[in-house]
Amino acid sequence: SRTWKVAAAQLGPVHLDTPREETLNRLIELLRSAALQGATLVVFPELAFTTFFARHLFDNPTCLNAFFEHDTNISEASSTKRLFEEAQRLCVDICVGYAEQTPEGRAFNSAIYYSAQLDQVVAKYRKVHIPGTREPHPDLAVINHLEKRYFEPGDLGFEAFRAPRSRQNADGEDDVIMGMLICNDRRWPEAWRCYGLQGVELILCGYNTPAYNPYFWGMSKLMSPEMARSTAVTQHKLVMQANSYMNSCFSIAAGKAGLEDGRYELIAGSCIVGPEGQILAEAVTADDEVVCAEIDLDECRPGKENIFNFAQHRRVEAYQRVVDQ
Ligand code: CDT
Repeated sequence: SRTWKVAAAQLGPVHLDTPREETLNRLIELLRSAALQGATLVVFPELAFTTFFARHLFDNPTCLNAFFEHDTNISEASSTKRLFEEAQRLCVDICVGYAEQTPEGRAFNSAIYYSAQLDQVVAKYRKVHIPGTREPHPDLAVINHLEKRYFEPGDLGFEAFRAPRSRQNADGEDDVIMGMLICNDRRWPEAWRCYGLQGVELILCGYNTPAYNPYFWGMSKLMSPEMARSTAVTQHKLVMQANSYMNSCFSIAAGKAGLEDGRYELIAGSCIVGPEGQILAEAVTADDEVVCAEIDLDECRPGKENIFNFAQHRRVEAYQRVVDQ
């Protein structure tokens, strides 16, 4: 068996005026709490260091810039490095999402994987499926989701990477094949399959999913806020469970939850899912919470060797449309 104690660090609301230091302290608290429970991998949400700023229209570039990381080395940047120093001290790997501004001025919704054992960032992913719109809604600010205004689609593809399980594992070390997705990406089977084809064993996904968002079901259908929230949670779990099953891999989803900026609710539901599509652990609050599970990566094998043995059963000659259109 290749067991690994892993965690999703769900983050409660972060507001526009929440000081960066305060949010960083909360992330570090979650990291410590996960480490105390024995986890040696912690996944944090998408855009973990700030509020989900893409719901707002910023005319002033200085205000907007404050939500981005400008340093190419996020583990050393003054605004974020305390999290990485603590991960190193505790010997815990982390996956964390942030808004990336490149030296050329390009903007991506990114995530990195930091290996404590190697003491370095071993992989970076830039969100491919950028949802929402460029222009704000003329009169319904509560549904604004302006990611298309602030981010360009990621240009790094879906490259699986390997990292060693932490040295704290009693049963020895080996590399785990992992892949990162960011929020809306989890709804796209093509993204999962790109990783599945590389033999991925564990998918890491941070998210910020509005509890009320008519884009999900088309602008015309009326739904109560309760119905909308429960539909959004159902669909979130549905895609995590179905795609984990169809690619015979584990997955960890860590969300930002609760009422941000006074009126914008994000769903909770951070969870850890197994390769049979089963939920192994899930959040019970809509606030800061660590969700932990011990997973055995060898459990990916039956699926990969049988029902989803891609080499044996895929019929690529029938799939041309998927890449042509
Ligand atoms: N952050 C993010 O990608 N959220 C999307 C909602 C988009 S609604 C226009 C999601 O898929 O959860």
